[in-house]
Amino acid sequence: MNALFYKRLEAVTAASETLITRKNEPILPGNGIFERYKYPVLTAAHAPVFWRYDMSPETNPYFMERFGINGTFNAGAMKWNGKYLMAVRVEGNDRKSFFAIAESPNGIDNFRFWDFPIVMPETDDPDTNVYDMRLTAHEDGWIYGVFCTERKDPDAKPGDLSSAVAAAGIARTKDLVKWERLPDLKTKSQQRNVVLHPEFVNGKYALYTRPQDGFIDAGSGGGIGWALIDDITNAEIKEEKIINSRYYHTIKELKNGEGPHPIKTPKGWLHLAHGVRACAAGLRYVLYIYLTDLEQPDKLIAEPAGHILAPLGEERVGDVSNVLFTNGWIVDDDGTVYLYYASCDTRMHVAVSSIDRLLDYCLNTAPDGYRSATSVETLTAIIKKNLEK
Ligand code: M1P
Repeated sequence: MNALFYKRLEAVTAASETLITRKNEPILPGNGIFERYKYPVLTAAHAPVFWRYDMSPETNPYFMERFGINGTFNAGAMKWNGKYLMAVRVEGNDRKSFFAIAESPNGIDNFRFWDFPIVMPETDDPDTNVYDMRLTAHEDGWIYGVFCTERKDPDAKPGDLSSAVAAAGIARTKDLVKWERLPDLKTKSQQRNVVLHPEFVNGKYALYTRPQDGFIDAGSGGGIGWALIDDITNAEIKEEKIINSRYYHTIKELKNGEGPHPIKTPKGWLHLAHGVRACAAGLRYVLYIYLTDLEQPDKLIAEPAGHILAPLGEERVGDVSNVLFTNGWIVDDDGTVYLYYASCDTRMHVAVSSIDRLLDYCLNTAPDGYRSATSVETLTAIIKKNLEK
């Protein structure tokens, strides 16, 4: 008998179970807008032991990893058969990402991966890398996954092994297991962070887009865009307009992108997005909220200044440090909102709020005045109200 094999198998399995079943707890008192949770809800170590190891003593006598997982992040999310599901971007040690579903009974801990990753069919032009899938249960009856598909730039100069092209891949499913791949979104510019709105608008499918000049730079792409699509099985952007702009000296000066699809509320469509600015430490990614009109989802009606969530503590460090990114949230029937966010392209976290609290935040937090003086005016008004009774 191979004692080493069985000793390691037992230790690794026990450590995995302890991690997966660890109870999470809110960090109180918080800021009133949401509660962060103490532990990440998913890490690379949450990947099943039977993914990472060959579990045969004959072929793996040292019980060593055969398939390393580097990160579990940027997850889409939805409620499914009473369970809280994330469609996770799992990145192997080989830098390739793929999608896998992780399921929890309560949305805050005990996330466990389904046995197999998603087998995403390819188009005639194979994807080099796929990531950041947004899930939309559309009123047409399908669940759509819209994600970034990355391929090497065919126009890259010889020796340039970095230039890439980003496009929106589109797939749909009825059971989250078997997926039908549709043609990639046809569009003039590169695209990332494309999100399908859950309802028809004027009888058409509606997409949130993020036109960009290059693979990294949003460049002249002015922000989060909006486009109506005639046929989702052959999706093409004919007209695109910017509905949430970038601005100088804000948290989204450099680029921004829609998170998950917006939530329908009595006061409008509630949006969650990421904003990026450049600083000496590199790019800083934070999350922000905005509200659009119920009848016209492309019409901005409220946007608090600044971020709702920014990297804090250990969230600040990882493969791509100083990054929070989101593409998934879940609303319960009682209005509880589970906001799933990734830190530093490494791990997943949850923050819990409610529709009422997020609307209150959105409608009663001052918008950006774009100048220091306007910020002081906002603060002075709060202080006066509190002190001059
Ligand atoms: O590394 C941070 C993020 O960078 C990109 O974000 P954006 O689409 O705004 O350019 C994406 O690659 C995203 O996956 C990643 O988390």
